Amino acid sequence: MRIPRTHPRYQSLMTRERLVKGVKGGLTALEGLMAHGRGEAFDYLIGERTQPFAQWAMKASVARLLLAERPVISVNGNVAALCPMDIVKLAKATGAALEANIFYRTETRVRRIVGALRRAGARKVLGARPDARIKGLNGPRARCAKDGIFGADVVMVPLEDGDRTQALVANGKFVITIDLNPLSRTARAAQITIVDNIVRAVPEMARLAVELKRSTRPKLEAIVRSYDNKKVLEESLKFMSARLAQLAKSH
Ligand code: PTJ
Repeated sequence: MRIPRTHPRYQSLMTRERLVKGVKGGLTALEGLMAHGRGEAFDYLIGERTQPFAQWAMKASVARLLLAERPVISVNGNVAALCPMDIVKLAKATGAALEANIFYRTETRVRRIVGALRRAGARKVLGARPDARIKGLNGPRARCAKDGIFGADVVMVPLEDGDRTQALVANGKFVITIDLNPLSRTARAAQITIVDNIVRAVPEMARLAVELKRSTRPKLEAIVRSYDNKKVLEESLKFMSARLAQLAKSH
């Protein structure tokens, strides 16, 4: 379908199209469309714009990734369809490994995600041959790479279902997520929650990574130390409530 550029929701409709293409190409799970729809509702409440609370979380995330010894970015079917190039850029700029790790696991879909990331410029993508298990987690996402998520100190898990985040934190990992829903289990369990749409957040994080790479370790450590995830979640909810109140008044 051709969407005219002048359409008021052009960006949002184009993003949908990318996911639909992902589903048709067997990259994204059908359930990924529902997950995205839920995300869209929250995106509406933040004005479909990156807000200051997300900017703060992104800066802290990039600083934490740059400080990490073994950072890993976990990629699922939605991420691979929505921002493959930018996620590869972010991984390169922060020195993070990429690992395909999916909830609705089929080996074909894992291979497709690996292929999509390689076409987007990744040299190596883990996940096709899991050789370790995350303790305390049931289901296919427990299977992961020893050199990847299993051995990581910092794991970024965008668009995630809550139980893995909780298990990763319980296993001593520092978890960063991107989740438009500040009320989700993942948003509440992660150490850093970026309440923003992944299509805006990942390119901005890749840009920030290039900029912050020039900073000293003490400076990066200070950015992480002064970060407050509880405050970010509170601010995002306050922003959403205020917008709802404003919308209700104008009707
Ligand atoms: O590829 P798979 O098999 O790993 O499956 C991926 C999905 C996303 C289907 C799976 O992880 C899932 O079911 O996730 P949930 O439990 O629906 O959680 C997804 C979270 O991401 C929800 O809180 C959504 O609000 C949020 N979300 C959806 N789209 C976006 C988003 N957050 C940021 N940007 C988005 N575009």
